[in-house]
Amino acid sequence: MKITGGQVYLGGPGKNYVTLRLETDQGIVGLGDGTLNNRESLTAAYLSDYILPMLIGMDPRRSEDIWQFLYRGAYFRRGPIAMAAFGAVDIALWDIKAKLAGLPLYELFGGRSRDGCLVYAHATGADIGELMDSVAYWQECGYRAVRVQCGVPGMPTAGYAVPEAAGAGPHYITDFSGIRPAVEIWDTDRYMRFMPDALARVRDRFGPELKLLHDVHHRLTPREAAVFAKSVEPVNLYWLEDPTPAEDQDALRLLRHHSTVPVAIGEVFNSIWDCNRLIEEELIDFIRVAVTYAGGITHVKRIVDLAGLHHVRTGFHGAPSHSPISMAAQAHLNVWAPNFGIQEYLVLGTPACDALFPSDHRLDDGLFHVSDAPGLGVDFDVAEAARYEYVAGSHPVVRLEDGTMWNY
Ligand code: GCO
Ligand code: MG
Repeated sequence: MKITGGQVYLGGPGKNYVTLRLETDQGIVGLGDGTLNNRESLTAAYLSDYILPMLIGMDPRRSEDIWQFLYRGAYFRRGPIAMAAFGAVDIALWDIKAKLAGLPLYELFGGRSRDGCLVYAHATGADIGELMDSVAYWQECGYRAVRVQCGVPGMPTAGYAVPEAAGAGPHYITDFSGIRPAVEIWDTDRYMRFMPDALARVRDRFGPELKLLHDVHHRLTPREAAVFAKSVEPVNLYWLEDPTPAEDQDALRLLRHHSTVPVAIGEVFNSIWDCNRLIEEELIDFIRVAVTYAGGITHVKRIVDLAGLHHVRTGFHGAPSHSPISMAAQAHLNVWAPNFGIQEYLVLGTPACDALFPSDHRLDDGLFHVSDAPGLGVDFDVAEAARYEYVAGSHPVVRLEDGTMWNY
């Protein structure tokens, strides 16, 4: 069996999805997602200029060897752009492999460990009133877990991703902000004074059953993070996400010594080498890598297995920048992983998105149900793709009030 050709598509409704379509001499087509939020054209170029020409003639069933070829063969290892490109190829190869076997992908990992997989939505509000409405909305939709982000008096757009603050209901995120990033202002003291009480009020109003998560977006120092974690303990969070900048794997030690709040980290990691210490030293409870920019299914499955040895559960990144292709790859891992925790899942199912990526994966009662179709269970409509083109955008940046750059 041989790879005979392939194309990279860049664009989509409200997002620049990077979609890889690999063709084989047996007529089977594999789909991959290489979307790297706001740097999409770079992954697309890596794929079409370097990787695709090398893949022609290779046997697509040899996904392990092709992964090693790409990773070791790059010489300059890791980094989100390369790993997202390898991720796209790897997802497409697993899609081909499962289609060849005539099985849904999860069967190749060891089969189902559960029926539906727990997901969480994003509740956001510029103030506490809006936030309460947003949480109520998602609860009424059947979600059993909600990430809770709220504007802080004096800095209403910081503390949560700006484009997601568009209202309580389902919304499709269009954040093509142009090349110049929007600026958010951050003030740690205000955040520390306001947020623990806001989270406590949400818990009081919605009771003990609803799982509540909170994302700090890497903005605290280790000492501040320890203070914050201690102060939110009564809220009984499902997790506290990215309390400190993710590069510093030692930063979590102080928090761990002072609090038992579950910690989730990893959405910006792109290899097992970014998180092996966090996992092996049991400094985190959830690993947040994404199947796209952590090198695809082959590599992420290794991270999941390592995590399983250390009581660390999965909580894969599922921001709306991921296309339904990588969300499907994650869904297949989720339904298999013995150490599955939760999946971030924002409503991708708008009519335009469904037309571009038809599938019968479904969300029901707060659980994600994986399609039993062979492969990933997602298609890609090439004619529909022709409607979209790349639009430049940049991730917002964060500054302190005096102008100092801070962590997003
Ligand atoms: C999350 C992330 C998002 C990020 C976005 C950056 O937990 O979903 O932190 O909120 O802002 O993914 O590209
Ligand atoms: Mg996050």
